Amino acid sequence: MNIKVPQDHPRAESLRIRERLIENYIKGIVAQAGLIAHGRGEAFDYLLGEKTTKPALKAIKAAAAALLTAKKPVISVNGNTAALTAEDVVKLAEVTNAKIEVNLFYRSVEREIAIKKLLENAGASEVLGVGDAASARIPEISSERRRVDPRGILTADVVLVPLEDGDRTEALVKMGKRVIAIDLNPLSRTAQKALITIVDNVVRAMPKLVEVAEEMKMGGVDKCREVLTKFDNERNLAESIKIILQRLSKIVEKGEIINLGEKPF
Ligand code: PTJ
Repeated sequence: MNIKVPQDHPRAESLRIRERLIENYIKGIVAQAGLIAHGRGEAFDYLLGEKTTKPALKAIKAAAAALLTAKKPVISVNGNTAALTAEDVVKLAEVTNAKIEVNLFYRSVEREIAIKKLLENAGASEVLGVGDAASARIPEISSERRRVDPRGILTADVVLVPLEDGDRTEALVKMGKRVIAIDLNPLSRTAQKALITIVDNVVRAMPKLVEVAEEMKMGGVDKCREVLTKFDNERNLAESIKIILQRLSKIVEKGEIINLGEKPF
């Protein structure tokens, strides 16, 4: 059941995002578990202050640089990503010359087709990984995520994986691919195993990534390489965790624990 979110609700934006996911769950795009996964993401987003932090922006710049200098970049799309950021996926693919591939944990042809249609309605001209097109297998993964398109993820050098589970990130890294993750949980296996981790909500990270990639494209390849060389994912993840710690100690010190629900700190 959907509700109309009141404009003046203090958590209106967060509720609107939930409604979008529910709508897309009903349409068969988001998996049941996708709703649960979103809840985990929300919890971390709350702790991070529901904004793009400095370390997230640093990772976004490194991600843009990696995509722009890649020979075969691919954006992997699952149910939640399609529901929340289809337009930005298409824009990012255009700016970085990347391919778009549907890759699902809870795989079914019906979901693949529904996601493909959503992406096409958002302007995508080609969507890989649907049905028999996902004819290759990633070694070492037992989940349905192992099925990939030979024209896409299998032969890609850089893969962007928003909202991922750790297994595939690890396997893709073992295959020698540069993996960029978008994950609000800086402690997740995905976050820890990726080459570049953007600890931010996909709804903020994706449009920002498009904007930064457009800017960096003008700056040229050498500048991109410089950004990549300077980026240290481990240190950057530690910065995100530090932000959570600092924010928590601040409210404990100030005794502002009351009313947190209405006033995210
Ligand atoms: O569409 P499918 O079939 O591929 O299934 C997708 C889900 C998300 C169900 C599947 O990949 C899954 O089970 O993922 P996990 O293992 O729950 O991991 C999802 C991660 O994404 C968690 O670490 C969440 O914190 C994070 N997350 C959730 N919502 C967001 C997010 N990160 C960024 N932005 C979000 N909006």
